[in-house]
Amino acid sequence: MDRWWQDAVVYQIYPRSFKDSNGDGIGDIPGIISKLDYIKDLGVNVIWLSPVYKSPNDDNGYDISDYRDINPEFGTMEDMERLIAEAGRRGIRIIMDLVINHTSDEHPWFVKSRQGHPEYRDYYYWRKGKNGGPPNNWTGFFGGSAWEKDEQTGEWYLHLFSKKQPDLNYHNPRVLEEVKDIMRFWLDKGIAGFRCDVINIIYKTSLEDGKSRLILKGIEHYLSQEGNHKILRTLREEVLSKYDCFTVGETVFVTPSMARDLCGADRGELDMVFSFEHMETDQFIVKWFKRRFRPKRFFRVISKWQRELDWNANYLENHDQPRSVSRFGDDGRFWEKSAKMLAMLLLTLRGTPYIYQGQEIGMTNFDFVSMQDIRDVESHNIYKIACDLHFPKWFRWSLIKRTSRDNARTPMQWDTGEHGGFTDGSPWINANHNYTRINVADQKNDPNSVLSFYKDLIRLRSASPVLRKGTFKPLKIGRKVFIYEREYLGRKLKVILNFSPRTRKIDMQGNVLISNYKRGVLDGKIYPWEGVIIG
Ligand code: ISL
Ligand code: CA
Repeated sequence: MDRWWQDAVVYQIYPRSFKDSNGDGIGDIPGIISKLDYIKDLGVNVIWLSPVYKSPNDDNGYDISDYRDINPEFGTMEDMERLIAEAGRRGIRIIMDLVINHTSDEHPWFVKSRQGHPEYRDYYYWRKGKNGGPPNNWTGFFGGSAWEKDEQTGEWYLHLFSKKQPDLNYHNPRVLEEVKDIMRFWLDKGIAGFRCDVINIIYKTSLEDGKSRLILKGIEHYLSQEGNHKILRTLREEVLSKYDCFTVGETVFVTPSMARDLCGADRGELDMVFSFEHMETDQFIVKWFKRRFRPKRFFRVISKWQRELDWNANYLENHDQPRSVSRFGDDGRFWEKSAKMLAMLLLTLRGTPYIYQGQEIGMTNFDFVSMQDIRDVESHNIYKIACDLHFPKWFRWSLIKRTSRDNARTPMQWDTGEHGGFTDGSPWINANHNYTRINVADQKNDPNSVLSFYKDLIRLRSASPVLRKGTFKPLKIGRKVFIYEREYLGRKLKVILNFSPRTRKIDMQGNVLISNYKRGVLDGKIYPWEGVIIG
């Protein structure tokens, strides 16, 4: 099959926060349909839709209770089919989130499993406790033990995420059969592939105790195991290869060599992966312990992945990460300049770029002041753990404020109307008050807006084989300045990025193709938060 997805620019939609059509305060599918022209106008050609399946929403849809049905809050199956068709009519394909490491505890499989139903008991991991405690010492992604005791049978079940997200047992071949059917069900409806949630941890080789380590005890028993590779090859061979589609894996804790094994062209597994290393450059060990953002560390990691992998899934934001302009840029004085410069980074690297809703208008981290505004189950778990550890209140809040996933989940800011035009009702999570300043309506017709800059860059990229297919070569990895070259069939472009509020001298010449300062020629200087492409 041709690799059309290498030429794609992807737009991620987090449905709950995108556009509410019926005033219940929750974004929905008709809301998305009403904004398809906006998405088309941006120039992207693929939408990644975060989960819209039926779910009790313990983890906002990443806990699925029916893979073949739509969450009524989001609409109906007819709405979903209409979305696929309407997007298709605009030349936009849709990929869906495939969450198969776990289901909701309200999924009928788990309900029956919990009751001891012989056919379903083994769909999940059930074990007896040890010395009154859990079966092993594993800890979960959202903090605390990865096991939950079930009073009905006295046995414990494994959950690497929230306790309402029990892990599926891939030692049982029937589970994989179910997954294949689910994938076919959606591919037959015309979707173009999947973003595969935590796809490199689905196979647990053993349930032995983990080595003592600070976080995620037990991970050596389930990270990128041979059994996991085997599953991915089976899914490719028996399902995906029969359709014109692609997969992007969300792969946690991967090194470049692990990533190559998961998405190398010769491996027959995934097409590309989201790696995390660049997102970990401003933290110690876990994301809750931040350290100062040092651009050089970030450039080094990006460079490394660009060189070590033939094809990357590039991203600076998603529904789990704080906003990039607040994190890697300057959301104060240089808000506009730095948002544009980050756009240039994202859209000039080698690989498929992923833009997260709101990134294209420079949305910032939330302006919440207390836990009452926070909705995310992860943040609440962590806050509770921090309380148990007697961390002072100001410190607990500072952890949440800088790192909470809700930073990315505030409503999309459409206009200056109440709640940023997201809803006529009261939103499930508050809008950032800066919607009066940062919104689509204001930026749409302004040729100098962040939004217009995104459109210009996307257009430039589509017209430039060098940007789409060229090799990547770092020319300078400075403390604040990053310069790299892209080359295709002898044609070269250089990208120069200044991650600082100071003007810097550089000895480079060339015609400016595009700059966030809109000047004609490069004059040996690069301005605060400037990004330039020269050819
Ligand atoms: O944000 C994180 C927790 O600190 C990440 O480690 C995240 O949990 C991890 O990347 C897995 O994320 C995916 O699966 C989760 C879901 O909560 C996330 O929204 C999803 O992107 C469980 O399905
Ligand atoms: Ca709604």
